[in-house]
Amino acid sequence: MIKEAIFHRPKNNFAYAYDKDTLHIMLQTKKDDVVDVQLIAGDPYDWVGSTWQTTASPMRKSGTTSLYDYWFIEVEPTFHRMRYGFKCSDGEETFYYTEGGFFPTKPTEIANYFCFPYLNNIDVFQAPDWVKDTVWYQIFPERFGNGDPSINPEGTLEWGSTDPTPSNFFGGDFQGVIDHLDHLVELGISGIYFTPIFKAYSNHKYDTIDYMEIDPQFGDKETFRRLVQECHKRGIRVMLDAVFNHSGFYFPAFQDVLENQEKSTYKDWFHLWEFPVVTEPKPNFDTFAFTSQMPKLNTENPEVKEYLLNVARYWVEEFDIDGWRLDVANEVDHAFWRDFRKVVKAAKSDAYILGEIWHDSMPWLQGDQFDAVMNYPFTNSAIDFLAKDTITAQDFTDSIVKVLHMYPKNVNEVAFNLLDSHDTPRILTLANDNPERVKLLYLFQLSFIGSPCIYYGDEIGMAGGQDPGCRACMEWDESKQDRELFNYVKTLIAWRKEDPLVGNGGDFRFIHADVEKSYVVYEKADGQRRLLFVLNNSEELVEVTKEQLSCGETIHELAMEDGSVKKTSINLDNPIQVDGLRFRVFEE
Ligand code: ARE
Repeated sequence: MIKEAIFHRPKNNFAYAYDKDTLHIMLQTKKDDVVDVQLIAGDPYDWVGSTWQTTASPMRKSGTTSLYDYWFIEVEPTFHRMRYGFKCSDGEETFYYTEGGFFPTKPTEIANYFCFPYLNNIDVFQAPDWVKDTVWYQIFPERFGNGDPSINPEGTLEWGSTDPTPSNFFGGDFQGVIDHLDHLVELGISGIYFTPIFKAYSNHKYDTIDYMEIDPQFGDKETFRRLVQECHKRGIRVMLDAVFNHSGFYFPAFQDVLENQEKSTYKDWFHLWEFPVVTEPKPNFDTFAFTSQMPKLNTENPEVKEYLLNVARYWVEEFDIDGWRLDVANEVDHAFWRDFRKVVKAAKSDAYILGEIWHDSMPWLQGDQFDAVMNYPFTNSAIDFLAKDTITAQDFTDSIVKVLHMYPKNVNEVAFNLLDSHDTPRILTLANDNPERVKLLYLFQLSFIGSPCIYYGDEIGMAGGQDPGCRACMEWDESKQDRELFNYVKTLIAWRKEDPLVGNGGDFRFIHADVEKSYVVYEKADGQRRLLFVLNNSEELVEVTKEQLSCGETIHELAMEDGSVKKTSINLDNPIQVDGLRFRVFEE
């Protein structure tokens, strides 16, 4: 056995409380090296004479990559505490792996074992339950619908008359969203994420001028209140974008700094390097990226903190919003986010707190800061394989297994799984304009663990490159929409709602990955029933045997026809065939 490859740490994704009674324990070993792992565990105070009492329970493989096997077990220690180690065998050799190292025989000294001191309920990661069943829709408000031309900003162009640029305006507003809620209801959406809506200078509104005011181009507070109410009536939650890492250039506090320099009462609101503060040729203060239009806020300053926390509370309490998406969340201090969580959850205990972080985000996902992050590692794997076809089936399964083992299960269940956003090219464009690839992407996204999000317009086949290309006006002319795609996505969403196995009710596992023929088979299962998904990522027809499907003689095929899922029984005497860039789904 390769001892160097065996890893466990009694925290984070390797050892955590799933709920008030349940612990999840994970061990990582080299792929195909260890054949059996037993969890040796006991209560630290359970002794008979001088012998500490333990039991052995088999762990199961929850995933495999080209490098590693992951072993998993769920346990419910009676007294909510546990000392534990791992008995690993490769068929010939056996040893015990504990905090104290490796031992040829079972260590008797309890101090050697890993320690989960106590499962305190208050420390359990708890995200709002509703998020698990939510299908999100991301709206860039300037570009969804212009429902009230009387509030168009100066220079507004005719809807969709030209391509989006970094600075043009088309007059999208709240009335435009209200007018089109039927579209979202028909699709089956249950949450909207709005990019910023507060008063700002640009079309994207990430350069806030006033956090307490709606941008007049979108409407007023009463229209916004009505929008939230109309959404709630239809079972749709509303999440806003909190841009707290930086303000906009025209934020009054920053303008005061420019005007009064050292004498400004706001000089400690920002990270200024020296006086006089200048923006040309380069800003001499901290900014978002190198954008002088976005001075970084000093969130360690109690005044700034109080101001921003008040903003967070205000929109939840006064307008009943259901969540905050936090812009550039990883560049703001952790202490700020801990207080932010307290304030937001006090205002609404089941509000969703979603950080915008593109990387491994474990430090923010321990229950004291965010409920989830935008799951770009998921995005990248799905896009590279199913849209761009630049990685192999093995690379794809490796990266998805890694994504799933990067966080605790309760974190994965509410992960914000997006395929694209206002910061990336659209999926159709990434898929080289092939709608069949888009369908594979949606199937994968909507049958995966987490909380999926659809970027406005993707569902009707809009194309668009990197920002600003991905921010075009929503196409409302049905003759120009891909209605087939729309009906397909609608069917998938309805199916996810109907069958718990499609969403978070089923455990995800890859069954087979064919590098040469570029197809994958995965299952969603709950111990009683399993769904099998075969995704053919190649242009050629592939044949899949029952061994590769790892199932019995007879299974049921689930086919998406005329907007519903039809079930037929099929026999697996012969391999099943899947056409190029198509999929088939089975139930066993
Ligand atoms: C504008 C132009 C861009 C240009 C940029 C350069 O449109 O073409 O590249 O300026 O300064 C907002 C607007 C953007 C605008 C930007 C600056 O929406 O249109 O860009 O302001 O004025 C990183 C951050 C992540 C951030 C992305 C953009 O970690 O937080 O970069 N995303 C948020 C929002 C944006 C928003 C801002 C931040 C600023 O979602 O919409 O931009 O408020 C990797 C890295 C990531 C990196 C990612 C994208 O994978 O690991 O860390 O994200 O690429 O670059």
